[in-house]
Amino acid sequence: MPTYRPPRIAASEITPESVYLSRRDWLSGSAALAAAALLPPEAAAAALPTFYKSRYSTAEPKNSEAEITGYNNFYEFGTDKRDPAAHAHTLKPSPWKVEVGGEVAKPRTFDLDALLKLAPLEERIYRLRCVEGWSMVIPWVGFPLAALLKQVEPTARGRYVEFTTLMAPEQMPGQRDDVLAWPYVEGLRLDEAMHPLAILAVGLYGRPLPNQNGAPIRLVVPWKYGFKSIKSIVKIRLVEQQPISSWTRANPTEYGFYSNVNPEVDHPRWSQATERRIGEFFKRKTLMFNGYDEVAGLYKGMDLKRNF
Ligand SMILES: Nc1nc2c(c(=O)[nH]1)N[C@H]1C(S)=C(S)[C@@H](COP(=O)(O)O)O[C@H]1N2
Ligand SMILES: [Mo]
Repeated sequence: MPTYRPPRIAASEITPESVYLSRRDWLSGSAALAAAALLPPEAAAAALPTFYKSRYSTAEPKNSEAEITGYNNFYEFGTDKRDPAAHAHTLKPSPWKVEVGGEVAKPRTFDLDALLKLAPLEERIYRLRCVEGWSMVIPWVGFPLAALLKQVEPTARGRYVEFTTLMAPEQMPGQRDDVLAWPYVEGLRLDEAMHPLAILAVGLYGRPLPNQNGAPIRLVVPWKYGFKSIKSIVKIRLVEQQPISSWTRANPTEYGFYSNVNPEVDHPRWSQATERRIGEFFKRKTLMFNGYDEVAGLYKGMDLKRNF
């Protein structure tokens, strides 16, 4: 069976170290772009546009590319952590379209090029905390979800945002099993979706997203449990009512709409007080909002035990 092989070019490998180090504070993508010019056309096409380093990144050590691309939840390819790396080669991330509609003044279908032009790309090194009790630090490349939402102009009735993953059992064999109601659906309240920390990721470790991480475009909401960060998105709709996510539909007592990382609200079957960072032996304390305190204002006055 074919196994996934990530593209093999890192900016740091091609540019002399001194140049790379002096540039990297302002423009990490320029080195990658210069490198792409030296490659055959098909490899150049797979490179990301220039991206900037974001001030929202954590300074914590990153998980390795092997960890991030080899230990995944992507049930469309099976429920084992190694299934997505082994099977996601059948996903065709190009060409790709994302249909944005619902309660908006300017509904529009974006191809990937149009999405990449919505805002400057940034590298965002974020913690990801899975509801199962593990975490990673992942260098995404993406842009604020707000940039896309502003383009389509939500109406007054567009209070929530609903996201849908590709439905294509011939590409995603896990969709033949009814572990979840397919296609995978997630949702955010509009103010959560507009928060500058919520991004659409198109890359990882400076290159386009590997299929198993949600190619070609996925959501990343770092203060919520990982399952909110829906992969391989084909549809985004502004809606009036709170969307019902696939996980809430599967088990409403275990997976709520908000799903903010919260060490004080346990999952019915396990504690959420601690987590294991992949690659580490000892457990860490889980932080409220996964350490992203700047989102606390979104939930002022809400009972986060009831609104879990
Ligand atoms: N479409 C889809 N999106 C998904 C999932 C999935 O099974 N299908 N799994 C979620 C879960 S549980 C987690 S923890 C993250 C994992 O993202 P990663 O594999 O890129 O680390 O993706 C989320 N997005
Ligand atoms: Mo997860």
